[in-house]
Amino acid sequence: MVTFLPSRPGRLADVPSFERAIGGAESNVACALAAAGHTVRWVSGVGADGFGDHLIEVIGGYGVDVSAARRDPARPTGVYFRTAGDRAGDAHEVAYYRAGSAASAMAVGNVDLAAVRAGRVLHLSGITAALSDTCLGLLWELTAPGPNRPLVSFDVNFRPSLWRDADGPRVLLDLARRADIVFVGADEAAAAWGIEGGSQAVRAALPQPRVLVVKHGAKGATLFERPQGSSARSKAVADHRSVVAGRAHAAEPHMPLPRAPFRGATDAPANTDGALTDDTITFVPSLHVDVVAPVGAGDAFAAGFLSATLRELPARDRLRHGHLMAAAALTVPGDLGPAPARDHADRLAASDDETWG
Ligand code: KDG
Repeated sequence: MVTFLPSRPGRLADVPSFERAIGGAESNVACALAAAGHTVRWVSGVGADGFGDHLIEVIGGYGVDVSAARRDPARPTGVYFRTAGDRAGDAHEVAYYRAGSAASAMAVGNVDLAAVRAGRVLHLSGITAALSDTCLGLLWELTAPGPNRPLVSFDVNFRPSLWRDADGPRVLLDLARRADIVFVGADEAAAAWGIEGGSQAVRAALPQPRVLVVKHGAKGATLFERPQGSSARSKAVADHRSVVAGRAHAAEPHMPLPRAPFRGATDAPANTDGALTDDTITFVPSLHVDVVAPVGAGDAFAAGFLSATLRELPARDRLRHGHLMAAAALTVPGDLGPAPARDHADRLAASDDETWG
């Protein structure tokens, strides 16, 4: 999407002018990964309009392969406006103009599935699932188990205002359960699923992904990771398998939502063994920075974590690379921060525990 950033703080009704930038969860991740030196393809839909030209130019300028992004002559490029509060952390308003956009028309029948599946990691987000029934159908297809499936990474990205009906939280849980790597904020898990009990309670609701990252905003992030080849020991997994076996394309059966609210376990202490599965649990605190705008930090975190995952770095360093990229995004008004050079980021991530943070 093209993003319009406010020229000054205030209500949408009062801001006199906006500056054009780019946004969109998946394109943010794509740009950040390309800036970190990875080979990245972004697959989406933009209009055959000036905003579409701009997105293709800027995202392509990051080094992202945009050749599979569809230009749609019949639909406009999605745009959104946002506002800023007087202080960092103040609530901001978001006004989306994306109903009927080119991206919302993405469907199994008009997306090059081979191009989408060609990478080692396929990153998806719950925002796309919210855009239309055809986008949701595409996500069911891409998260279905199969021999040629890349590692599926899924950022829950719960955006209540985009969901067409009350089913959003349930759909997001189902999609997350089909992914290999999941990112979710503890606040999102509370808002979407009523999970109030900290990261272990989130893991209890989401035992299927081998890798689960629960983010606690300025506090840090907890990584739950099962060894390769082991499966979650829980009834939810058996339920998941039967859902997948009986998969119908458009109307996926839903698994039950957790019996909300989850309570009990508090946040995971550093590097302890998990009680629910044979997880290793790693907590790494966030970096302290002067926050200019929080939007885009989650995407940057995902990009840093995925970059380090592609390089097979250890758990602590993967989380640290996530925090480093997020810190860069937090210090700029737009979604995309200046990515630290890889060798510099590697040195920071490898620093001893006392100097981190
Ligand atoms: O994560 C950042 C995104 O939220 C932002 O760029 C816009 O994709 C977006 C959305 O729909 O919220």
